[in-house]
Amino acid sequence: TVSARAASGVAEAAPADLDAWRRAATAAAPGGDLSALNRITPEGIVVQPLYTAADTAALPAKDTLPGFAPFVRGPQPTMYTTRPWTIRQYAGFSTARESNAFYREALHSGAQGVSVAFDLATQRGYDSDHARVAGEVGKAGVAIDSVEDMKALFDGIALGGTSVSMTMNGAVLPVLAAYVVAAEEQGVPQARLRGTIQNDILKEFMVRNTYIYPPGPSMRIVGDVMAHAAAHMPSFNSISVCGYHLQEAGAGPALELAFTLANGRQYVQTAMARGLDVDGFAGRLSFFFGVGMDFYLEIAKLRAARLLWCRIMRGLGASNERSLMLRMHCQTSGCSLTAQDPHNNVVRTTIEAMAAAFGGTQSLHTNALDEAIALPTEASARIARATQLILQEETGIPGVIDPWAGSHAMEKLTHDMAEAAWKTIEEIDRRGGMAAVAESGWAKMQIEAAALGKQARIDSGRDVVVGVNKYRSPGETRIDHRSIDNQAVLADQIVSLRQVRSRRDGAAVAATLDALSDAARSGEGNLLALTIDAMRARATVGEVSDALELVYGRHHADSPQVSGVYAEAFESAEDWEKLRGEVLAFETARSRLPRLMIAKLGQDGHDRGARVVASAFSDLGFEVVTAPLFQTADECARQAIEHEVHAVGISSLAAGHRTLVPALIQALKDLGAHHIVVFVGGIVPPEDHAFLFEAGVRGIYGPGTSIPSSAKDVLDQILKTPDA
Ligand code: SCA
Ligand code: 5AD
Repeated sequence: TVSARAASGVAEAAPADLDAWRRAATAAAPGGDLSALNRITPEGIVVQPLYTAADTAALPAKDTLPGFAPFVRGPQPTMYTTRPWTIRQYAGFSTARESNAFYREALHSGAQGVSVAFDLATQRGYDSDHARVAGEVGKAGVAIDSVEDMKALFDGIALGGTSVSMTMNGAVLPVLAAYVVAAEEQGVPQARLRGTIQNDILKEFMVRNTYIYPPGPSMRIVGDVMAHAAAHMPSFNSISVCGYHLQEAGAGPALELAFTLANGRQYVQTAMARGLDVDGFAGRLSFFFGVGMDFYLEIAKLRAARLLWCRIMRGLGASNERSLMLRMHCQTSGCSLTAQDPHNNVVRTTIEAMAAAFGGTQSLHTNALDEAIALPTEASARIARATQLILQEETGIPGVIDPWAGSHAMEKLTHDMAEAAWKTIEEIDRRGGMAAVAESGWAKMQIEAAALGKQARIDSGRDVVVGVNKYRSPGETRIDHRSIDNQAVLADQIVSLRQVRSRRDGAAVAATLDALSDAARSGEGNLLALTIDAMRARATVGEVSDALELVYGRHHADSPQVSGVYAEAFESAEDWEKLRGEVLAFETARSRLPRLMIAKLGQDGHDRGARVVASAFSDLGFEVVTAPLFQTADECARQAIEHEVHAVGISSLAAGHRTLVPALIQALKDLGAHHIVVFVGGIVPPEDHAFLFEAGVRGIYGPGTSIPSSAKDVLDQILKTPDA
């Protein structure tokens, strides 16, 4: 009877009538068009308003189990039910002593691993006392010059027990070697070290720019690190193949996934080409993804990553189960966070952290709410850490493995994400492989075009960012932020460098450095093993870098600029046309177009903003010169004058602005170029604004500034200034 069926729940399980739903939804859809309810992502993935069994019926990999290939559902059979992901907050600032205090406090308060951020001088292989890095020592990370600093960094932290990640790529040899020696002197042999070195140089050439040597020698270094670790450091992950920075530079999830996996495959091929057995090292490859705000797609991306990596590794002949499983660290997205209403960032980070957990990450960093303003304070870092602790200990989320599995939507999106990424991987193959597209600039252009599209969608209001282009707060929320006295850090580093240099056996150091240069020249020997000898003898990071630079040289990149992508998004917008009109009026008044140089100073290579601004201003009709990276203030001033620009826009993301921008203005004055207007964009804490304006800066454009509004201001400021 009907009532008996209802009681057993059968009545509620009447078969779905998809056609009936379609009719009802079509009637309710705008314009009676059901497809209007689809969202098509910028990467062409269709997100439907409803998924049913019909969407998943034909999917191949939807009924798998965690801990078993193809590992869609996670690398471990029990996942977080026996061991939740590692809470590992990326951090570093000032001196080794100060960062050490921060790590100890974090470990004491719930962090479960360490993740070291080095300052840009260290990342680019300069000792703190090098003239090129005066403004940057201890700013965006911790300053490390020698084994002595490394020992101070881990003072009181047992290196055999704590797993340590180090974000180091360009200067991977001296930094990893210093770590090995510091551990050795703590009584922990390298065989017992647990942790991860980033060692992902391909993405440096693509987006992050902390390379030192040209691509060829850089790949040898990557291979030497992998080979040494495979032989002597069995518990250490010798590479962390990064998607995070690709996403931060503008890539959507499918592009991030494709490029990351293709980079990973390139490293495997590089190691295999030198004769390493794939199963001898592949189990210690690790990955690192960014997790942004597109909730379902980010979970799908992490599931798809494991699926595709298993396919790739089987294709390369791996047979050990461990070689087939992708293990990952995730970081919530820095570029999704805002300087406006910064407390909203806690909400964004929580949502992203949930996506990372649902996606089955092994390790996680949650960004602090002051991300878009400065480095985390004690207080903001505490909230960021608590975000993970709450997820792990209050929500019950870790109690169910891969809980989205079997969801029609999630299974279909996982499949679609994998397909989209695979298509890009096939295109990379057609173009000669990842090393080729990284070197030709094609890869960078794809990411940059995506970044410009995103900027245009935000500036035109199509993508909503709460508090930035919609629901803006009438007032400004001021929050405390960390500021670092880099002159004091520099003074400290100079003292310790002097001590190291005076106490060591100079001849012994010279011999180890010569051996290193010889090995670089001949192609023989393992560069990491030789660097360990050098660091043990107390060579410095800068000296090791120099010994290699002598043979390899320093790499200078030159990459073409994307054009037209930004303009396209604005096509008919009224204020766009108005602004273009003003640019043309400027040309009439000054008998040439406004000419602008976009530059970054010092070792800060995060150039997404600079490149987006350069391309968008150029679409607006400005003549734009993009200065090469890593210039000193003097070099930049000379270039600006040579190019006869009206203005220089400095993009600063690594806190060097307080030293470098006033130096630029002074250099322009010294060269008689008072008429060149200077602007600053990027991460500049509000407290620094008055200081910079006093130094002569004419405009400061922080995160969330729309490009048409900064362009208008730049134009007005130039017009107020008498021409040369
Ligand atoms: C884990 N284990 C389990 C288990 N879960 N065993 C049984 N059952 C389970 N459920 C075991 C693992 O097999 C492993 O042992 C051990 O426990 C540790 O777990 P794990 O999952 O490997 O976790 P972890 O040690 O934290 O390693 C995670 C990962 C590693 C593999 C991803 O590479 C890592 O920590 N990466 C972090 C990278 C990072 O911090 N990057 C910051 C970049 P075995 O090892 O013996 O198997 S910041 C950056 O670059 C951005 C900014 C910038 O500056 O531009
Ligand atoms: N401390 C903490 N987080 C940092 N990040 C970069 N440098 C540091 C540091 N020294 C984080 C930010 C940024 C990303 C690249 O890494 O979140 O977006």
